[in-house]
Amino acid sequence: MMHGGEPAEERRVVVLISGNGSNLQALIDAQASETGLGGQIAAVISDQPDAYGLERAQQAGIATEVLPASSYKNRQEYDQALLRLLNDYQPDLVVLAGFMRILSPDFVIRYHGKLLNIHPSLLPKYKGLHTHRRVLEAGDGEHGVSIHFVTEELDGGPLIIQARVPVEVDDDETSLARRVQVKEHLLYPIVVRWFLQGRLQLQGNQPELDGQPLPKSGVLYQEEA
Ligand code: NHR
Ligand code: GAR
Repeated sequence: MMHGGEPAEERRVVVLISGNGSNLQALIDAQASETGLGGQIAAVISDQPDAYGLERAQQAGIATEVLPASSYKNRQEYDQALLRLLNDYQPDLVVLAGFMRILSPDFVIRYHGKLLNIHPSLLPKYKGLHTHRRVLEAGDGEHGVSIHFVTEELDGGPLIIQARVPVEVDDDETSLARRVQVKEHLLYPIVVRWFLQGRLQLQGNQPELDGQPLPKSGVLYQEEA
């Protein structure tokens, strides 16, 4: 027989940031919206003590943690400390949102299938840093954003979704980054919601949405006309 009782426990997300945290803000706003995020942001962790995203989290009443790299003697030790800290929050999902440190294999393996990154390019183009500058230097006519499951291969994990933006003739890095970020803020809450609702999963190295394998470049996101 159905009866009231306790609601199913909410799924927990931890967001890792290094800076402004506008993607974090999009997730906070989604959580506060009628649609929700499918779970709660349990904590925000930054490697940078002065990251503005920490203030955004505090404003929203979310726990914050700072783990500065300078306190650890190498990447291995840093990542072990990060794993211990994450363990306190028991996240169902870890979201990289402008987190600027490469994660070691141990870390990535521990969170296989539960670790997402947003990257400002149409992967596999422009892995790594300074993507907007590189797109402008190459004279590309389009650019965009990708969200992927994180694996050991830097910016090489399986793609979930991409959105394209045009490159305009008078663009500089700032104007182009701004146009890409509009798409980022739309896409990240959608993907996090898919995951927390159990619709998106990684089977081996193949992402599935509603039980269907995604194409190699992920879902192509297009707004309604
Ligand atoms: N870790 C793994 N293992 N795999 C990925 O795909 C990862 C990752 C950690 C972060 C985000 C990423 C991006 O989207 C990301 C993806 C930092 C660097 C980097 O070179 C590169 C890619 C990404 C993040 N970081 C330098 C480092 O030595 C530091 C650069 C700096 O501090 O400015 O860690 O682009
Ligand atoms: C975002 O544009 C994200 O795609 C990019 O950093 C920005 C963070 O902005 N990520 C990377 O470049 C990862 N190497 P935010 O702090 O305002 O969310």
